[in-house]
Amino acid sequence: MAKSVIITCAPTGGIHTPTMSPHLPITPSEIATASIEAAEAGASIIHLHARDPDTGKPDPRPETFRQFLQIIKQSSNAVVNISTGGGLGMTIDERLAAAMDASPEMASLNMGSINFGLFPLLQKYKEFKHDWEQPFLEMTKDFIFPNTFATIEYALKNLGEKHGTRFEFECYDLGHLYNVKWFVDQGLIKPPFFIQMVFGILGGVGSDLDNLMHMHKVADRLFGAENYEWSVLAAGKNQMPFATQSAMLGGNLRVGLEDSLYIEKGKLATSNAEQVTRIRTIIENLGLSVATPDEARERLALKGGDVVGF
Ligand code: KMH
Ligand code: ZN
Repeated sequence: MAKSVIITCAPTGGIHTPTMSPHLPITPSEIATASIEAAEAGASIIHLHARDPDTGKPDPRPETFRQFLQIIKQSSNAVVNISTGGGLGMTIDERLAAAMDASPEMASLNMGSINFGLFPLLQKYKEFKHDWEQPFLEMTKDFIFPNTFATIEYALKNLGEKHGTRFEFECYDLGHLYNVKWFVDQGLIKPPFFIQMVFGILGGVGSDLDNLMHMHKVADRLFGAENYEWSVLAAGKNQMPFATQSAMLGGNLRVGLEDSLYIEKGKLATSNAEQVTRIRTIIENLGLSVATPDEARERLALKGGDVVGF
């Protein structure tokens, strides 16, 4: 029987800015509501960033995260996954602070340094709601998103080993799979681990189907299919097609306004739950089923929602 599909939803992220959609969750209460609704719609993992409630700027402060983490925990059984990618330009310590404070079941971990070009988005908008948005997008033309072996090792030891937090290993290119493999060989990453293959970020691998097939094939060869779970996210217009492809190939998937603001061509998604419901319908129409949070916990060997720090 086919395995159920683990849906991750990433409700807000640190890529899109408030000007781009009125539906992007900004305040702690909006992020909590979006997360709970996404969980009710079928997401078993919620990947979380925080934003400054006044400006919508990505905000690494643990106290901002704390304003929604407990609400989400009280109102849903979903696995809480805290981003350590944070927002472009944050220091490594800032990026790790919220996860170190909250000791969640999961956290993201970006598996290589890349160019991370958001500047093409500038062409779409003439005016911005907040002063920080335009310079933030502009600076990504001359910016490297740093994820060195030293910082990855630091997160694996200090967040992974000390807190029992397990990771969503974000791989934006083929080489990042080999970086995961290196840490597997060092004994710092242990099965069953979760690989999130990321397509369509300018600076990472493009959203072409043969790239997805190839990364999956290489991951199987490097890790052994029985040792890992894989998931796919594609930024922008390929979000739903790539999520669908992953489900068809036996993988898992991620949706959410962090990665795409749209529900279909030219139409903004009005909520994260709308995207989750859309992909859930597709999954079920393919004759597949959606994983519950407890199924995800078991398959990913998570420590449990009652062993967190919030
Ligand atoms: N939005 C994804 C492409 C992270 O939070 O660690 C990147 C991401 C990074 O999710
Ligand atoms: Zn993220």
